[in-house]
Amino acid sequence: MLHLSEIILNDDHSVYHLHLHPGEISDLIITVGDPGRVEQVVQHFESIRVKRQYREFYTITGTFAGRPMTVISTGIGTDNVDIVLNELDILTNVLLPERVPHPFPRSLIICRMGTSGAIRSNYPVGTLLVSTSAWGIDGLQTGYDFGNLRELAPGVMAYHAIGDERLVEIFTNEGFIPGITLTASGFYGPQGRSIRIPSKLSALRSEADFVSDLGLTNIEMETAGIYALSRLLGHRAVSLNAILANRITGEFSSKPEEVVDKMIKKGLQILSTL
Ligand code: R1P
Ligand code: URA
Repeated sequence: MLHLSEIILNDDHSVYHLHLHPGEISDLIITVGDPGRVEQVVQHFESIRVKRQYREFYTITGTFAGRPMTVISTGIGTDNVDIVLNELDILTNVLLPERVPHPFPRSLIICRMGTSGAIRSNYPVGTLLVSTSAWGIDGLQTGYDFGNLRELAPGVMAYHAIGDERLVEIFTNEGFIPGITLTASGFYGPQGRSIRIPSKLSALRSEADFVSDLGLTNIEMETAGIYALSRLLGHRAVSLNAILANRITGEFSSKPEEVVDKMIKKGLQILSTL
């Protein structure tokens, strides 16, 4: 039997960073960037059975409308997504503490509920967007074979990853606006923001050719990693984005919490039917 010797467990046999055991997560996972948003989601739950926090990874498992769900914060960026998706997959598809592959691998539903900035003038602040696919310029492809890479802008390599088609369709039918997401490795220079030093990607603020050629609509920092790793691991992922800024028009949301709350409530209703 194949022994997955590189899996690291804590003394209590929980997985290394998430500090969770198999059986403590549901097959439906909601990821959020901000640990504070975990409570914002679970305030709508009728029951809670697991709560665990280690570093930026805060996990709560409970039920919404009778449907078991797990909410977990990833913190910011695809470096954290790498940890969260691999450890959720270990909890689901590896027998612990033996570290042997589970004889019956299972597929998780993974739904990101995140925030994002639009890079097209016709996606106003307040839009609830579902990513049909994402281009990653976050560097996660250095550790995995995500297939063909493309040079998006001079010296900027990107991988492409597609969301679960059926889940994207369900959210689109329920009013989420479809879009194509750019996942960046940082918030400032990598998203075209020049503060005291110039960004190499300032063209993102002017609907650059590669933005319109690829149909890119919004920027954030997790979706491409979630989509690409979910595909490789055999999980089904969908990414929801509350648009809080428009980088072309310069508009910012005056009520960001209301937009996020609307995404959470609508998202939970839809997920509870799956
Ligand atoms: C940057 O401020 C963070 O906000 C967005 C980005 O993806 C990045 O994580 O998402 P969250 O609000 O879900 O963290
Ligand atoms: N999150 C991002 O990463 N970028 C934005 O512009 C807004 C939210």
